[in-house]
Amino acid sequence: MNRKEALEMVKPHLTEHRYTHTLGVRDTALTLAEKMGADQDKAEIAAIFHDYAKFRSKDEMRGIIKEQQLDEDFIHYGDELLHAPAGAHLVKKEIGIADEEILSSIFWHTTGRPEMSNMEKVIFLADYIEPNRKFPGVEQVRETAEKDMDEAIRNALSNTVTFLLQKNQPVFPGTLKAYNDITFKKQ
Ligand code: DGI
Ligand code: FE
Ligand code: FE
Ligand code: FE
Repeated sequence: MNRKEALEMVKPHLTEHRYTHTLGVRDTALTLAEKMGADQDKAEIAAIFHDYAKFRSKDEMRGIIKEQQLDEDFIHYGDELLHAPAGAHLVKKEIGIADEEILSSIFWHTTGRPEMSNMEKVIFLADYIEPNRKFPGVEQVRETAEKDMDEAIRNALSNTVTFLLQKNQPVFPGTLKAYNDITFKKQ
């Protein structure tokens, strides 16, 4: 599968807006992968498919998490979390992507996790800072990413946790663990 075929495969699953976001994540992931010494071809494929499941029904995604015996916290901490683990499963099953580095960066792209691999960091951060993102604080994270990827990820996780607390939303335990992990390592 080349880049053009990958884009053709993902496009019917996304809205115009989400496809534009996906192209932004692809471009940013290529830059970050080069900086981190991660495989650029894999980063590109992971970026192209990272939101593959975004528009699947919640019931289908919850069903996958149960059937595949994935961590049920993904079901209980907010519906926005479902598309990441469900997407990793669906790109394996429907697209035939078998590479574990690609699949796990799709799996963890929304929440992050402790001990993230370089590829997971690339996709997590590219999703957060790609040029079409407009939310408060994103410019600061973009600037930090130029100098220190881990600090940028820590800022992104901290912004997400703060945003969830302000809306009285639950915080996925893995997101807090990811924040703590990166914070301890920086001390
Ligand atoms: O799919 P995207 O919009 O490109 O981005 P994403 O996969 O990072 O999803 C962002 C959403 O996920 C946003 O609404 C906040 C939510 N989110 C991220 N981390 C957590 C979370 N929601 C909960 N409940 N808990 C988390 O830890
Ligand atoms: Fe996503
Ligand atoms: Fe994200
Ligand atoms: Fe995304």
